[in-house]
Amino acid sequence: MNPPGARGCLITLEGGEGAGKSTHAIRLVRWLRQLGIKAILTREPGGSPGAEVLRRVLLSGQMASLGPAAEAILFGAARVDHIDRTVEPALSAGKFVVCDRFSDSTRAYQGAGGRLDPRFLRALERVTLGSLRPALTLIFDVPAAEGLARAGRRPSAAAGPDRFEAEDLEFHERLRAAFLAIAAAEPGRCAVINAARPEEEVAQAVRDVVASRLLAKAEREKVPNA
Ligand code: Z5A
Repeated sequence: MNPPGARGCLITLEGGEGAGKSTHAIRLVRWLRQLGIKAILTREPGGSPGAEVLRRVLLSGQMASLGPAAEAILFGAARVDHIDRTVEPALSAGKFVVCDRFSDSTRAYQGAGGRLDPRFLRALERVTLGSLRPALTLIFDVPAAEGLARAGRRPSAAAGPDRFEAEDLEFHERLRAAFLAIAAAEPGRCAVINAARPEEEVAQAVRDVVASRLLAKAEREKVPNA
């Protein structure tokens, strides 16, 4: 299904805490592979050895005292390594890359959450992404209180909240509004998924969007064999 020589597609999953991104990133990759599409699953922060080191430091909260600008730069540094070592090689090999969080999380968490100047964030995005843009971004939308409650029920919650989970409900509502604003501003790239529904319904909605926005297009653009 991945046509030889064609570049792969980057699909990003974004949204607030506990919206179901990780659950559906795994399911999406499984479904793409069932269709015969070569696909990798990756995440941010992380997704490459260097970026995973930065992930541990960032989520521990040790960098919070540096302020949102420095945190954004560190997320950016992790993203550069992740893109260079994981994302670009896979896209160049024609694979689909399914990424659990990406640059919209910086816009939402450090931008709306940390109240950073949008000009600073745009400049950072330019240097970290270059010309790379997701082909499709799925914005998982769920009321902040419901997302936090789901996150609190995960087995990993026993270890206590991480740097961002520990923020108050107003912070998380601001994130939700920021993700919806990104989707409204870039409807060609983004699709909002109502993630408050049962898991199966959400999985079907994800498959429908990917099929209509990406797979149908890829099929149309296939160069017929000479
Ligand atoms: N961050 C940032 O600040 N800046 C950046 O640039 C980037 C990231 C890239 C990464 O955390 C943190 O870094 C993140 C933002 C910040 N903030 N925090 N915390 P992470 O990668 O460790 O975790 P996460 O991305 O925040 O995951 P999450 O949002 O907490 O969860 P999720 O992936 O959206 O949800 P889930 O783990 O798939 O599901 C949560 C639970 O709900 C789980 O038990 C599921 O079985 C259940 N679930 C899933 N779907 C449903 C439905 N439909 N109904 C009921 N229950 C469901």
